[in-house]
This record gives sequence, structure tokens and C-alpha cells, in this order.
Amino acid sequence: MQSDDYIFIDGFKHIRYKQKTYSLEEMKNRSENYFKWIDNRRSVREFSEKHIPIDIIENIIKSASTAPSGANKQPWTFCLVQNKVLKKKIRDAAEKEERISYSDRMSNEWLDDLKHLGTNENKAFLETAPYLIVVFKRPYEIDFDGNKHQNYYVNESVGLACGFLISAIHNAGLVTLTHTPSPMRFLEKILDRPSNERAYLLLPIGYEAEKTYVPNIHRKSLNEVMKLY
Ligand code: IYR
Repeated sequence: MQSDDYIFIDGFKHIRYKQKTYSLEEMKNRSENYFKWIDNRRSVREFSEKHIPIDIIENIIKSASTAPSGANKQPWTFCLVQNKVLKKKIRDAAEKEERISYSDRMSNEWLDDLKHLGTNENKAFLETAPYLIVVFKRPYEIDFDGNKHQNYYVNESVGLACGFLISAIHNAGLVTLTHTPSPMRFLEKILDRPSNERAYLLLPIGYEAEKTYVPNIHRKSLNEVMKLY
């Protein structure tokens, strides 16, 4: 019996893969519909406290963790915070840093650039959202003997995983925003993370608040973002 389900390359098993394909008409519809769907995603800063079953969030995190990564090292950890005491600790620490950032660390040009978004040092969403996902990058792994092993393209890999995460959140009909309190090392301490993890991004996740408004901003046109050669 011969099978072409798999082959070996340099002693490593490679399994047969076939991407699902569509007719050109279906491709046109699917690509257009996907664009319309994802173009509808917005960063939301006001959350409802409404509970969300954890298995939904677990599916979302599993989706994020399918992102490509350097040498398939998957150099990320998603800390899912639902504990109210921890959420308050994170909010207090984030607001402490943000107060300093808004008053001293950010340049006037930066503050001007943010004005139309209406952000400030108040981060109530860190307590109101039913869950926070704190994404950590892992620049290296530590083996059982304590030896360090570098990961590759760590920022790119974790950035891609966060993109997948945001898309999975939108797909579930939930909202999020990419929050980057700076510096954000307090997250490593509060969540007691191992020495090879660095806080990368903080995302509250939940339903939007009853009546939510978002800034009236627009995407760049295709002409601005694409150059055909
Ligand atoms: N980290 C701050 C400031 C901030 C910075 C950028 I760049 C934004 O796009 C939005 C906000 C905050 O979260 O408020």
C-alpha cells in the first residue's frame, strides 16, 4: 500500500496539505466580504461588564496561537485575567504610568496627534471589561538545565499573533483595543511571569458599553497604501 499522505525530508515528516480553493467569482465575493467585515472593526474604549463564557475566550486565544512564528517557536504567552483584584491592580499600575506619560513623557506633538482619539490617563476599561488578555513575548526559552535558547523574529511573530487575536475577537462579535501602557514591566510583576517573558500588549475584551462612540477616523485609500510594480 502506497500513500502520498506524507513524505520524509531530512528525516522529518511532512504531511500533505491542500488549501481549499474557490471559483474566481467566489474569490471575488469572499475577498470583498472579508474586507467589508474587517473594515467594520474598531478599537473600543468603553466596555460593558457583561459576563462572557470562558470557552469563547479560549477559542479566541487558540486562534491567535495559530499565527506563523520564527522557526515555529510560538514565542508567546496569553495571560487571561478575569480576577477582579488583579484587574484593579493592573488598572492602578497602568494609570500610574499613564499619568506620568501624559503629563511628562509624551511630546507635545505626540499629545496633539492623539487629541482626535480622545484618550487620556483614565483606563476604566481595565476594570469594566470582563477579561484582560496580557500578551507576553518570549525572547528565549530556558531548558531544564537552565540553558537559554533564542527565539527568532520574536516581535514580528507576537505582532502577528496579536493581529490574529484581534481578528478572532471581532469574529466572535466582541470588542477590544490595543493598550500599551509604557513602561509596561509592571505586568510581569503583577502576573508573576518567568524571567524569559516581557509584556508586549494589553487587550481588554468584552461587549461594548450600552451606547458607545468611536472617533470618526478613516482608513487610508488603496492608492495610498499600495504601489503596483
Ligand atoms: N499609551 C497611551 C497613549 C496612546 C498612545 C498611542 I501611539 C495611541 O494610539 C493611543 C494612546 C494610552 O493608552 O492612552
